[in-house]
Amino acid sequence: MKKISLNGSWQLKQQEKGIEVSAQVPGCVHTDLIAAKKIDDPFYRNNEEKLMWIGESDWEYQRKFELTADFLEADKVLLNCKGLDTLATIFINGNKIARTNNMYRCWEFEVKDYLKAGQNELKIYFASPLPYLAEKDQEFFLPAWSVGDHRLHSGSWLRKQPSNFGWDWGPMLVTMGIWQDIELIALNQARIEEVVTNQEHLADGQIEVTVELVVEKLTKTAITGQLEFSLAEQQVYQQDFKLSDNVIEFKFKVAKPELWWPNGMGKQPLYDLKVTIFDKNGSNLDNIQQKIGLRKLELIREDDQWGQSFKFAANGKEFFAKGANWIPADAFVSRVTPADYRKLLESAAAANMNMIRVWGGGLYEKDVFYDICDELGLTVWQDFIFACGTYPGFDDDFMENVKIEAIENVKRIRHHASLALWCGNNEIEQGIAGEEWDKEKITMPWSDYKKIFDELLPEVVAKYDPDTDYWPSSPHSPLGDRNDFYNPKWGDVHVWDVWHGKKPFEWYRNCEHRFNSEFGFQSFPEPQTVATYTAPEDRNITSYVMEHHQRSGIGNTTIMQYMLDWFRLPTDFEDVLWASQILQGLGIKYAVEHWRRGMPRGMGTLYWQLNDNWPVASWSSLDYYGRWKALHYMARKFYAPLLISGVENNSDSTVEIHLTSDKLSDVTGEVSWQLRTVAGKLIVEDSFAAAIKAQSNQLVKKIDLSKYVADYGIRNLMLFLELKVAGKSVSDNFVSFAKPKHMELLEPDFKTEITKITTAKYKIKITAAKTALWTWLELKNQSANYSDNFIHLYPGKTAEIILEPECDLTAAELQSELKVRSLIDTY
Ligand code: BMA
Repeated sequence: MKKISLNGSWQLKQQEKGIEVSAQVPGCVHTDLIAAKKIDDPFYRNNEEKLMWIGESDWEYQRKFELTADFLEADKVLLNCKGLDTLATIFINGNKIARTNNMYRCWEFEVKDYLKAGQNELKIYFASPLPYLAEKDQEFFLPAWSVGDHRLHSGSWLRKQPSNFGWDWGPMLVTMGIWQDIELIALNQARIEEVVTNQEHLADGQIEVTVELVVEKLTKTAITGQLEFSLAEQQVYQQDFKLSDNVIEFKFKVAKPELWWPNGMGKQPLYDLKVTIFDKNGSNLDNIQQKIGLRKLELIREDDQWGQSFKFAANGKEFFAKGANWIPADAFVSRVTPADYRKLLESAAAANMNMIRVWGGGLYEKDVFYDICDELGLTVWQDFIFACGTYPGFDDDFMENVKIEAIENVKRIRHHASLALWCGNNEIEQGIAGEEWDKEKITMPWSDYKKIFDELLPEVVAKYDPDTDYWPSSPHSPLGDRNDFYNPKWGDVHVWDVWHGKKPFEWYRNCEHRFNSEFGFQSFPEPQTVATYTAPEDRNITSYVMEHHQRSGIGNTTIMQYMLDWFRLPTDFEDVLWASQILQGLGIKYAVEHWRRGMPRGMGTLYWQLNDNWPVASWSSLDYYGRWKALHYMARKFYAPLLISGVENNSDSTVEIHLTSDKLSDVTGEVSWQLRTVAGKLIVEDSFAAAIKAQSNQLVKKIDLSKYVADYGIRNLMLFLELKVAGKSVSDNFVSFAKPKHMELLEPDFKTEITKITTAKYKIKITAAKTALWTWLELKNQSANYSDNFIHLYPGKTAEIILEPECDLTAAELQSELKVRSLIDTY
């Protein structure tokens, strides 16, 4: 097999507007027009508004390429397009080859007859999706949520990223293009069609691996090949084989398997599976390499005292799923690089996450995403791409298109160790599936719904990935009335009483669902990020530009409403930004700590959302540039394998101290608590040993502080909790009866000591003469990684933060640029 990549330089044309610019493939029309300086940065201020014409126009990509005669002597010559967004018509040397209508499918066409030795021309013509969708609307209108608000169109007739039409965190920059690799393949004799790997975990601890090789044979002659299975270059199994027809199966046992575990439960050893096929002269015809994790990942649904569980288990060990929801990492998905994926996913793993839900309004992600999840132990809940709207389950062409899309992506993703679940869609059972088609009520009949989500998709999963569980929708109520999508007894739920329902954070403590696959709170990005999309005159949260970068219609008011519930009104713009982040972290911490204390009744928390696709106010914990918001630093703490947390009771001035463990073995630790005044004076403290059972929550102490409340007043008390294991602090926490806004916080009078550790690393030691809540470091005008941030300080406690500035700074420059602030500085 010979391949010629057609990635790289192309020409992009727009006939009517007479635009012709050079283009980069993979890419999209927006990134090419930006590169050609034909348009301004769509993310800056409200430039987006003047760029809608791009999505409304048709575009043509064109390139020339040379071919040699011997390339065309191959048995077959194929044009392979891994991703065409979306309505494309392909021409080679003026001949129309094909039309495509699905950005999630790999399109391959036999093109030998259209090619010639020497120069050839390939043209791919993209029609704007909007006229097509308007036409389909005339045929049969598919209602969806928020169209006309933050969504330009539902896009439901088209297999294109729904959130590219806009979402309540993303812009309406409808794009088109060759968003994945494109190449010519000269095929001789045979190629590998697929490799199917299954593993059976035997009672004696061995694992029997079955590998089925399917080959596309163009010749009757037998071909030979070799299968290798190894770990870290150590061979585990090798088999040479001869193939007369096109399928062959291998079965072998791994006597001492190194199991793959989710993050926090063990390591992530990945075996190398390599299959090579040779022609009769022994030269390599084709090969495939996959990383395989030996593990069992399953969804456990068993009846119990609360109803029916919804929990995951790895290698027979149930685990509390800790994570977040993933959205496409850029408004222009073609430009997300492996480094971008790694930065975001490593931040997720660093925050002790063990599950990422790939949300149904985005993408089946690129291979590199799952590779990195395999490596980091981030299990993946993968939605099929359907969200918040109705879909034409009655339309055969649509269904056939979806079927091929599903088969292709299930085959592509199924071998990944991280893959834990296939889920049919996002929120269509949350009131959209119903009695009938209704534009006003935005409903579709269960009958058409079930064709897709109870028949087509589960059948594809059962046939092509039987070892992975399927769940029809998120949320879904598996028992009783399926319309009861908020049932606390079973299934998963999207908990939006806080935020959309405006319920106070305290409300979370009444909420006892089995698996919380969505819940969230918004915040603004930090000043440095806001500076990338605002001019100085825009820097007020209710400026036109700041509201343009807020796509939730209730966004800013809701942030401020909760802000005033907990904090004093911040004085200036930047303080509002920072305070909103602390507030977001506080809210989600409130929720997660409660649900973790509720294990094993609740066995999962995936907050909405992990990342952003442009610089915006949103529910994310990592902003568009991958900068950690306060929530992400707090996530690392509330998702820590060992968690100490407190539940205050204002009516009897008591505080329960809970220890929650996700550890697979029992641990002995030391709990300490200190009661201090708001100024930081130590009033009373105590400590005691604690036996922490594996994978459990324990109420280890209820302390009565009523005497101190009487002596010092409820607004003047702060309780600091800490858990040490083997003398090392593994979890700490803060509890108060009063809300921070009612505490008379004092100027902390920080002292910092800066030590250069390496050319790129500094250690910052910080102390405070008075209690400082949510102390954070910020380097003015440049990015940096902070080993920690948003920490509580009180007299006698020293925090050590390792700081890695993006560019070199002397200690003096760092000193001058470094700002140390805490909550009191926001007002
Ligand atoms: C849920 C998600 C997303 C949305 C989020 C915030 O609906 O599924 O669709 O962005 O809430 O509103």
